[in-house]
Amino acid sequence: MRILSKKIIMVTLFSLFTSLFASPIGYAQTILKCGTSTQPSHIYNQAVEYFAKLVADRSKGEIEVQLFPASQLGSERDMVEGLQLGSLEMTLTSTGPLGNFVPQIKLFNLPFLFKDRESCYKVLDGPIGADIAALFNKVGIRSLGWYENGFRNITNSKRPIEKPEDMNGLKIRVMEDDVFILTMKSLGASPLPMAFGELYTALEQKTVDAQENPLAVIHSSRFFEVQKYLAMTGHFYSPALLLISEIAWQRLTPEQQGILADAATQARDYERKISMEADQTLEAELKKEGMQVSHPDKAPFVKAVAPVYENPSVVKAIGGGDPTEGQRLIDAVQQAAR
Ligand code: EAX
Repeated sequence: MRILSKKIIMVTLFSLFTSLFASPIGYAQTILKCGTSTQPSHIYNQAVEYFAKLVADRSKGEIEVQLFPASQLGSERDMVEGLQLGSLEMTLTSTGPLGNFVPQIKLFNLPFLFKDRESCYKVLDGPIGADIAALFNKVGIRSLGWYENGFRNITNSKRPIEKPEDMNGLKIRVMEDDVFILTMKSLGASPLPMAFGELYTALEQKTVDAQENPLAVIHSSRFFEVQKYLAMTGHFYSPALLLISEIAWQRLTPEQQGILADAATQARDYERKISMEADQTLEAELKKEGMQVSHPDKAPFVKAVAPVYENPSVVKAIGGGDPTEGQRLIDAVQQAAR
């Protein structure tokens, strides 16, 4: 009896102590690790920090989102696999490796698919975007929304790019998907798929001559240190997805899930805004850093990549194994994106 009451007093004192002195940060009941591939100053990480703040406030410190940038937790592909296994809770990733998990997402990897941001958002936030994002539920992952990486431009260390012919023979790093490989081949370049984390060194050591990424990535990763020429081709619109492991999601209460979903939408809008601002300001910054910038006429590039849209294996993958469905989706996006 005496021992029991002593124990009760100890437990009570302990819980009193922790509730009095513990700050919510670091003592959250739920910790969600969120990994990204890009450098800390990149828009993805600004957005995850914004999201983390909203979630911490609204959950009153119960949920803490911890950011791990710069491929610390592995490549984008590794992180998505981590979500499936439950060894990682969240990631904000480009569509680069996602075709390995949901082939239909290759639809958004097609070159020159969207003419501007409005048409991107119209499709991604509409039924086509929702249907494709929902396919992640079948592979143990849940999408919390379409963020963006941005319109991609080509950099290289060899020469200014003014026309597709200037791409001839350039060794260019691409993200790991056949749509990107086919696109660069159709422009006459030699594509080499590689994880983003290895790219700076590959450029520095001249394993590749070229790469392509939105200005926000080129700037935050300091590619201007190892690449002289920037061509504003805008050949791919690169969406990004905020993803959560289904295992982590199911551990949350419906109320907590609601907090995450709302914060994700708010952080998405914030991220799209800073992404657009980055595009408006960073060309001048990159020039200041010594890059020589060209603005090629896009028409011959659009023409050169047309065969990618007819590639049977791409069309089939987009349709989830059904080429007719793949073609229907491509047509529907082109219709909506106009
Ligand atoms: O998601 O792999 C890439 O080039 C991506 O644009 C980058 O990692 C951001």
